[in-house]
Amino acid sequence: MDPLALEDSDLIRHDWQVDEVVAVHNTPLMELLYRAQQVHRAHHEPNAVQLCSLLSIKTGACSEDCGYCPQSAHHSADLGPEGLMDVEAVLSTAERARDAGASRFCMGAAWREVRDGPAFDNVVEMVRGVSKLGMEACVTLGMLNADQAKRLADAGLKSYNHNLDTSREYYELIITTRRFEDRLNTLQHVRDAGVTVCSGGILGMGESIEDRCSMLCTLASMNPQPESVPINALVAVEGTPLADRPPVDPLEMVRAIATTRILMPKAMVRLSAGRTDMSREAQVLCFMAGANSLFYGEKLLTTPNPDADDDRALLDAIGAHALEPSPAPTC
Ligand code: SAM
Ligand code: DTB
Ligand code: SF4
Repeated sequence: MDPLALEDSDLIRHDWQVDEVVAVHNTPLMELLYRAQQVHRAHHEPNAVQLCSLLSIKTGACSEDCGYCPQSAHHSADLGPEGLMDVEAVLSTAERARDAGASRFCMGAAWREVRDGPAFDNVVEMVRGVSKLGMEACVTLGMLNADQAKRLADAGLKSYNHNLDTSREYYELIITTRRFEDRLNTLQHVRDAGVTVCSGGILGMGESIEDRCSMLCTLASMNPQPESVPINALVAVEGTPLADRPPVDPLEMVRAIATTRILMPKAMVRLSAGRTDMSREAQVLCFMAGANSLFYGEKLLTTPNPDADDDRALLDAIGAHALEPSPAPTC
């Protein structure tokens, strides 16, 4: 029987063990890529890449101490904090991103957690507006409770981004102001509200291969698995505790992406931060490994990203096309 003809439920495992995942991750690269391609092609259009645009709607002065993040008030990155943007300004930025080819719009706030009040009311309106533009609306706002998740769902939120970032074991070496468990609780509120889950991590913070695989195991063990998994390479920003970390070897990104694709066959795997340091060829290997989405536009949240023109030229050069948005949830 053709294994690719099996039902999804037969191919998706929630019981991966870390040592098995390390074995997958460390498979000779050509073989790993071949296996990841097989899984990828069984579940996704092989030549489609989703273009997502990011916007920092509230920047800096965050009370958390995440070691990688330039927006933490505990660090001294050169960054001007900015309060919450106006709803109209956000929606006109989203419209421009849509007209430039983005089908998903992700709004990020440097908040520890969502607090009820006028600022959150405005974010709910941003979500409603982006959804009405026909784009997938995504937000990343820190921790949130069940009621807040429900309000976002009712406004048409497609997805909530809340990264695990690293393994449970390595977590307290990177962040001391919250626990790994807090992250999992927020993800459960998101899931329970009927919003799709976007959760991934960062490579290059001094973690081991076991840590990377342990994080992927935690994500894969969720049932259902996250619909979206961003894989970031650390952007080492001056003034943060991780400023001196050496750059991630692009082949490590390729391995992590291939492993993610094999563990989470149906997820959108997003080649996220760190592309300014990657060659076009390395990015193409990431697509071969199963990445099918990019952050598109000259800025991530606070740090640079490749030019949109260069990204369009890259997709043209490999004969890939931008994925259309999936239908907006009814609201
Ligand atoms: N405050 C919210 C939170 O932490 O969930 C949302 C914004 S936070 C900036 C979103 C994600 O950006 C983090 O979880 C992390 O994965 C990523 N990130 C932040 N700084 C980064 C860096 N220097 N390099 C790579 N990814 C980074
Ligand atoms: C994700 O995993 N990466 C994006 C998005 N989700 C929110 C954020 C990357 C931020 C990189 C550092 C910055 O630009 O501030
Ligand atoms: Fe704050 Fe999020 Fe940055 Fe952590 S990653 S410091 S929670 S903005």
